[in-house]
Amino acid sequence: MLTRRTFLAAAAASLLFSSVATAQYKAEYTVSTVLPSAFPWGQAADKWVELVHERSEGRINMKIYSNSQLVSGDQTKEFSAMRSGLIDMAVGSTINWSPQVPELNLFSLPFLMPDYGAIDAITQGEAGEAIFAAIEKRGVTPLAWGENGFRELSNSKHPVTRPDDVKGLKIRVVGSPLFQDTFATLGANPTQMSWADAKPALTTGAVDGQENPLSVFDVARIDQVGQEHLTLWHYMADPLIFAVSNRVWNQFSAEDQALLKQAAIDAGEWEIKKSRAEVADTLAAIKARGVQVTELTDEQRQAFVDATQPVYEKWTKRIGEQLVQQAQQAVADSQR
Ligand code: X2X
Repeated sequence: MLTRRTFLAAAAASLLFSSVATAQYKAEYTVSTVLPSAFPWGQAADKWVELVHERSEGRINMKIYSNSQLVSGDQTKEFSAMRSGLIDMAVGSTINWSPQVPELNLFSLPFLMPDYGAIDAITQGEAGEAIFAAIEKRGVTPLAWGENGFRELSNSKHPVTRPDDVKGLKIRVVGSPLFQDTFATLGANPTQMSWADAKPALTTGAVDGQENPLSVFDVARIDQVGQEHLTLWHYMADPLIFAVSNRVWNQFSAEDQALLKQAAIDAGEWEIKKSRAEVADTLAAIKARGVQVTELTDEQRQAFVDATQPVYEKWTKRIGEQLVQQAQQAVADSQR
């Protein structure tokens, strides 16, 4: 029979145990992002932090460090820093993590995803699961998807309607060598640099062009550094991934893991919906500022699709043939 005394002792022990368990939690977890709160990306991270704080009743606190400051501005080091535990958590772009997770180059294959339905078909299906497994295998626990957006091409020289127009342009690219290949295949002169270095390079004319989602072009006022020509070619879109270093993840209780994951899913869904809904207004604002916007006809777009095919030959092997096939099938199904 449970006496009052043993009951009290057990209660005290469980109290002690739970306070020890929570004491193992950090007072604050670091969350790395590239873009801050003015951008959908930063807003996705803000939302996650807010939901976790609210739902854990203040037990789990996260602080966002934007502009890749935890990796001294080098966004391609974010994944390694998370894996080694220097960063606890991140909301990061597939592009920036692809040097460490080759499978993430899938999304950078030119013209793989024609529309939002195609992105969702990949992220929400088997291919998405395979990608999350690849991330986990490399020391980071992925929780949910967000979205940076379809990346469009801008430059300071002339309108781009055909692959020939890209020839000789110095283009700032980010992250993975795949981008070097895509632009080199088009005859451009690509230079890899971080986001921190991109705007200065555009300002001085060290580069002629860049590629980023409309939200980034708009909020960062890329037109003010001479980028007068913008071509909507939708050649790729980079999803965002909410993730936690495995070292930190394993310290959370199962309930708190579920809480962190559900909050990330909710924040991601919220951000994807919001950023897609804002695209039309963003484009109107960009046009209103005098940027010359070129929308490609199907035929013009096809010329870019054809010209970039060699990138698939080289990169399908590195990404994984099965994964590329799975993704292509998912896209094809989504277009029916
Ligand atoms: O550096 C970029 O172009 C950005 C901000 O879009 C990414 O981090 C992928």
